[in-house]
Amino acid sequence: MQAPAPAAGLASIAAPAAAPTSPQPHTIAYDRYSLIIDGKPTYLWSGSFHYWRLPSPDLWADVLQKMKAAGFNAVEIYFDWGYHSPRRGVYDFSGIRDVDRLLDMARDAGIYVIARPGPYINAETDAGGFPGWLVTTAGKPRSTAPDYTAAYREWMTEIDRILARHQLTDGRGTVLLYQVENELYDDSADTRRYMQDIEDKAHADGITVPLIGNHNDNFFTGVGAVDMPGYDSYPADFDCTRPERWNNVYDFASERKRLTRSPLFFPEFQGGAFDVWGGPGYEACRKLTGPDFERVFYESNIAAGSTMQNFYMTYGGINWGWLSSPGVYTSYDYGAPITANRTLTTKYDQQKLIGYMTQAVPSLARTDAVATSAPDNPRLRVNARVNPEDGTRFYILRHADATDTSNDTTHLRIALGTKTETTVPQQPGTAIRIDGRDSKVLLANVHFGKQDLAYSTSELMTQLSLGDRDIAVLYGRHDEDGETVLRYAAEPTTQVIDGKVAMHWDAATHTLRLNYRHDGLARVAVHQGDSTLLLLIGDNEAAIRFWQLPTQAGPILLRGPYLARTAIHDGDRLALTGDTDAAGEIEVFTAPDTRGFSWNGVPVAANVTASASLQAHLDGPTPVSLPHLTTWHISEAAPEIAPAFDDSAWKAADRATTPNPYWNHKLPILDADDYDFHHGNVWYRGHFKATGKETAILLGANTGVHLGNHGIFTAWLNGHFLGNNPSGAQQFPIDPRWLKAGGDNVVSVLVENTGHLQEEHSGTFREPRGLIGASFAGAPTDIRWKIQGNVGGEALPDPIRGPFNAGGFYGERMGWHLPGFSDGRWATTTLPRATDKPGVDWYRTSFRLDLPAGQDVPIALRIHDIAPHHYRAIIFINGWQMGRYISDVGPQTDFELPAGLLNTHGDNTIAIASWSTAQDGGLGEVSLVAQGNLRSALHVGTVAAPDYEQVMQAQRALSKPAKGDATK
Ligand code: IPT
Repeated sequence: MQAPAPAAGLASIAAPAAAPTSPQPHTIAYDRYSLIIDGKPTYLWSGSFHYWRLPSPDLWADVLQKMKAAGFNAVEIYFDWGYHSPRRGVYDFSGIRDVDRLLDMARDAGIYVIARPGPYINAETDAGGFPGWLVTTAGKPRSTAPDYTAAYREWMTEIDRILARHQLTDGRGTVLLYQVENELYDDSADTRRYMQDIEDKAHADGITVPLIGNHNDNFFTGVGAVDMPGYDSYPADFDCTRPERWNNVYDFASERKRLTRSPLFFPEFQGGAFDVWGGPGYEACRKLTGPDFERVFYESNIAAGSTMQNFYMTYGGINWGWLSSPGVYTSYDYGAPITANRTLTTKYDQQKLIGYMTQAVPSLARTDAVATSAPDNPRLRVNARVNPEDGTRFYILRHADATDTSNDTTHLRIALGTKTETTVPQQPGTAIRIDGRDSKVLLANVHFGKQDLAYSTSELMTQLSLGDRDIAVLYGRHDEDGETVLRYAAEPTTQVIDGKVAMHWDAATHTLRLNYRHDGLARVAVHQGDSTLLLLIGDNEAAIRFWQLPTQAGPILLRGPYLARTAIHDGDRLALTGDTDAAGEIEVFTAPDTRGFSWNGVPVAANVTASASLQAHLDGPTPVSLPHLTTWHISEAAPEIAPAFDDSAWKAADRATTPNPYWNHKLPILDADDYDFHHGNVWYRGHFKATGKETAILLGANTGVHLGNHGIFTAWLNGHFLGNNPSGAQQFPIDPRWLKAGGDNVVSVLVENTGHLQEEHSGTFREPRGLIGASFAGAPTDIRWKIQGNVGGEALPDPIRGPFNAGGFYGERMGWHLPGFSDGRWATTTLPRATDKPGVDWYRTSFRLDLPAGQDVPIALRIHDIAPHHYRAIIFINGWQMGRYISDVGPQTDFELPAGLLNTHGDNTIAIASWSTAQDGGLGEVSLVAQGNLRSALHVGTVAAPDYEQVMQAQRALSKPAKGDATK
């Protein structure tokens, strides 16, 4: 089935799509085989993407186009409640939160949307998507508790309003499915009631598309049942330290059986893995879930009869600011097919090969398992499926033990038409090979265009018809044998245009047999009667260079460039857009009356080839060089340490009650959330009248302990460093000379908040953050606490950058991260710089970029330490917090600076706040690195955001109500 065609008039992704013509309603149905869209059984091949992990809207279009180009017909999107709601009743859907624009982009890219608005989403994000203000409520989360219900209904009203107007059903968008909640494995009456409430609310809000679930065996029938239940599966787990370690393929037969009304659906099948602080890094995760994993497991799902596969993640993105839940670091690259900096990987290539097939062979959407003879090599296994209506057969072949790495060959016995089984390949001395962790989907009895393909031991990537000519792309592993047999009424004429292909006509069976070895790209033309076929037979490396794009007049095929984005017929010419990573050739297979084409708006001179395609040369990118960051301005930035610091404007942390049922510590309540500070670092200052007998102070803090998390707090007494601790409690000895007996003494504590835990069902997201207790040894001296986190708490002075961007460092409160702040009076320094003084230092520099027009150069900021030091840094580009680096934990050293936030044609400001947590801190060497260089159709607009003056003005306006807050 063809996915929705892109909106006509989408010349390049810079040009806004033409206003949609009058909406065309569509029908969405399903049966136990597949989704049925407008009456057509449809194979859903989908990938996950989180717009909130990519804060530059034009880059959303880039990711969606890249997905579409790889054959994905759907994108699955979580909508993050906490990202849109900094405060109860306040919702923001503008700028980087403009979900309307996102859904328009999906429509324009021609891709369906699986909407997952929660209310709970998990996703390794802060509180699993719950907003900060929900932390200090009492109701049991994910239940029918009245205050929780009131809260999530607020969110649903807001998000459903937007989703409803983009539904495919009424033709104004491509929202295809709507997920209810997330991974809720609980069958209690209350949970069922809660599910039902969400469903009723969605319907009341105008949601008409099918409701789906990823709750495994739950909510199939009865109260709370979803329309289309689904199973999540991560067969490789999340331990990227051992990327060679595989689990075997799980047999989904019983799940398949249980689903009597709807298809075998994977709302989340493993597309990569998250990595943790101190982990091996995302290249290891990409290896764990590499092309071999994709082939074996995704094709096993095909063998199990699944026609709905979504992969989590296809583009992971960036946990910018304080978006992550405890445990995971800034990059959420996920080892996905598209990296966090939007470059394409071998996983992308592999998914394209399978994804194209799922769309090129519509018969795959409706198949039954069927018995077949075992392979003659017992190390291998084959599953067969047949489409009961047209007889198309699918043979999915792999090692019986999926973890087997041996190199094996076999023959298969396949059913051709009504005849008895035929042993293939027929060519003596050849066989079908499974070399290590590999899998193949081999087809038999396939009809496309005017062709009748008996079988092939190559895999079919795609097929299309251009005028009178059919084209098919077949592929196999380099140097492996292939055999393809086509049926014709009479002997066809054949021509090998390229490569070595042996042909044999068998008049008795009316079959043409082709034998070859996959090596580069072979081309064969076959004519018989009114049928003309061009067979393109490549090894994998040749096949992945093909791109199929929809046009208003049907699909076309391209070969060559790094990426093909869009194609539009304009009279007898084609307008193509895409990207090149080097100079090279492009070949275009299109309608016979097409005379020429343009590439990214520029006409190119094309020749007609022996394959009746158009061929031309495309330029690559020009090299770029990035400025060196040589001079930095530096300022010490932890005046809170000094006893004389004026904290009179800070809130008193003196509450004796909280709605949060999770507080089971001593009074007063010190939990930062209770004082509206939900994200980032928080300062505490405790005043006490010393008796002189205090010998030690016991400080307890919660920084967020999960997955070996590495949160930290540091403490000072009257300016003297006490030490640091990751989380939990520690007793710090006091030197009696530090105390002023009878006077005001101050303990200053800086506590990191690495995020709120994800939620199971017990309220864990409410685990307190910040200090949880403090007491002296030697004397029962009372402490009066003041607290200061991000300016404004829930009332944001910078709502554009939003609730996760800035925390409570002094420099953040003073706007030092923002462009326009003048650091002219600061001292200058070079990097690396070492310091023996625990505390916080800010480093600023600026640089100008003028990258070549029409190039996409993903740029990252790199921090390099020769040896680990005890410091952690947060990185701002033009006021946006795009990275958290922990020198003594790792693993991330390169932090993506997305275009749009980064000004690629102008001035940029970097600010880095380095928190030295012991006596050997400082900041390593800092540089800019290009992570790629493409000549591209991508145009990225600047994300508008306030500068220093504007944010300071907003802060001043807030300061009155903020003082009022202190007494509430
Ligand atoms: C599954 C969640 O649904 C998803 O949000 C994400 O957290 C994913 O895990 C891991 O990245 S839950 C499943 C692993 C039990």
